[in-house]
Amino acid sequence: MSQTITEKILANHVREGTQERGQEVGILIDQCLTQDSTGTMAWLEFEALGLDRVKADLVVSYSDHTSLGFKGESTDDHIFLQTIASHYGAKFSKNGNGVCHQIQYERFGIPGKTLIGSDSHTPTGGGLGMLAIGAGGMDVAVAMGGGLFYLTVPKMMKIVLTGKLSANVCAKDVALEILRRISVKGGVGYFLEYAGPGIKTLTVPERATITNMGTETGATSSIFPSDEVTREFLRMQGREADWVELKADNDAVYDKVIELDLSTIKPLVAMPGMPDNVFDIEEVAGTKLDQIFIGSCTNGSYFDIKIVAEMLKGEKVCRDIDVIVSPGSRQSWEMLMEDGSFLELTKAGVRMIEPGCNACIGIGFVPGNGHLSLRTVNRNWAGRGGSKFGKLALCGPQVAAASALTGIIADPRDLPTVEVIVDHLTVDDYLILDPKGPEVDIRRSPNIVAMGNQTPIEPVLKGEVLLKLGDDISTDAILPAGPMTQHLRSNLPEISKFTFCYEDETFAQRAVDANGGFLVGGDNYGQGSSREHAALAPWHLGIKAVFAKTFARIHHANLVNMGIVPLTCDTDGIDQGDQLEIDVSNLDAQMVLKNLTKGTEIPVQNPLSDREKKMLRKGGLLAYTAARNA
Ligand code: MIC
Ligand code: SF4
Repeated sequence: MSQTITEKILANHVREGTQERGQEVGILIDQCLTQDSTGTMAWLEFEALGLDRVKADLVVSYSDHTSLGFKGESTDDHIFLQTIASHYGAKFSKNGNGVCHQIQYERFGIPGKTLIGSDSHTPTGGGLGMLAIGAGGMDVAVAMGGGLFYLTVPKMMKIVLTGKLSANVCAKDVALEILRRISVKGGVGYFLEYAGPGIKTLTVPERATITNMGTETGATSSIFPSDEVTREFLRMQGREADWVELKADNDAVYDKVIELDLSTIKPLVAMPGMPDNVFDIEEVAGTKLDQIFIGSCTNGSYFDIKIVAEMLKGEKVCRDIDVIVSPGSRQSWEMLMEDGSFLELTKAGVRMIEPGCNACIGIGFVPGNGHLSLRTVNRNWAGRGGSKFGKLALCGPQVAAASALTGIIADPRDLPTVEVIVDHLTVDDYLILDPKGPEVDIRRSPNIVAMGNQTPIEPVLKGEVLLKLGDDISTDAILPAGPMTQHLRSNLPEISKFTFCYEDETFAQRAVDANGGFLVGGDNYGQGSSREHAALAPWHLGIKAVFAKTFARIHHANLVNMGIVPLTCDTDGIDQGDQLEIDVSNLDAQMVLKNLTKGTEIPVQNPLSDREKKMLRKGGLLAYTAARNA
């Protein structure tokens, strides 16, 4: 039977269930990654499984989100992650080595293999032909231990690329154009697969930019074929032996097809609010800026930063604004040093920041009150930059460079054409540590607090709607990242106090006072990051169920993993403060939500798989896995 690329990789990895679109399957995972803000919990959860070492072919623990160690607690987390990785047989990528997704495809990715990571941008690896999926920490912990990863086989969307990008237009513009067309919900329930003659005009870093931002469409993952371009990239990484060819069969079946002529794409900007709030450059050119940040897992490759360096060569950035560049990996950083770009950027007035996430989640470079920050990152919703008073706009490196010169959003097509060809890459894995084994003592600070036991859900859930929310509520809205919380990622009691703090700062205390209750959302509830804390913290505060019109995939899984019941229903007739009651003693039955305040009954659709129901009955994934192992 004809297959898409994704289906071919799945076929090699399915170990449980039938591989049909819409069916749940358990797949074998070859590679796992964790990072420092989700990793502490993921590794504590791995420990709770009681295994003596990791079992997946490759596990890498990265320290990248708070690489600058902005608080002692973060530094403690890094040491914990380094020692626990070494103890249990995982590699550790140290602070300064760069952002997990970029390093993973540069140094470890293998076309045709499966990867899950406790970070929503794990699909970046799809740029190299990997089936790479973001997941909550608990799912990653189980996969690190050799357990299967479960997912509903999504529908397939084919994006056919023709033509070639015009001068000073880039892969980020392709990603933004796709978001403009299909929105932040358009990829939900899909794998995005790229095809067409335009593909061969895109380098692996460009492909990785596009698969990285597939996450913003809600897609489960995105993938490019593995071709001669992939092979050349792996050759430059000294890993040509890892190359295999991967392409879809000619008559593979897709549920949806989109065509995109690369030559028609313009420079684009996503203005503050959502990544799909996309405008042609002409519509927003002239908008005054306060700062510019170039880097992140979306546009941190050597290729990206070299473009910026070429555009700023011999020029000066506008002194009314602040401009930082943070390359995505030490490979990029060293190459920028070697070819003189680092000096050019510095002379132009750019501040060079070490490879890592940091500013991308508001660790440093937090925009001021009402300030507009133009960034090459992937997310721009309120609060994302570390303060709810700053605003973020998204663009590619060319728009960022042109705007850096003027201090206003500017069209890069007004500048000379820059074309970058990369013919070699410097390999230096000095900051990637191999594991030493069980003799390594795991170093834990008092800030690292184990999660607590999961207990079976109660048969009848009763309580108050503590918060009623709208559509597209992101995990950043549920549990913001940034300077208030990043150092508390391993301390659930403390981080829980910040739950929904931007939406309603009284929420956490009200939840404690009410001894828990319910959350009610709209469409696409929990979009965005894989942040398990957006489920862990509500669980800690006693949230028993979340009712929404639809859920984002990873957050739905995280809620179930934590024993919080996620149920879909029409939430329009429910208000904050309403008293609700639902009988969940039989998760197989048609359930009805009683709104005791309004005297209404709302039918609940049941989106739970049999495996999820079993997990909920036990109280969550850890309790379920422990019971299974026993
Ligand atoms: C993000 O970009 O939102 C993050 C920070 O990388 C998160 C993970 C986290 O919350 O630590 C993600 O994308 O999953
Ligand atoms: Fe790091 Fe930003 Fe990428 Fe998240 S989106 S992994 S914070 S660089």
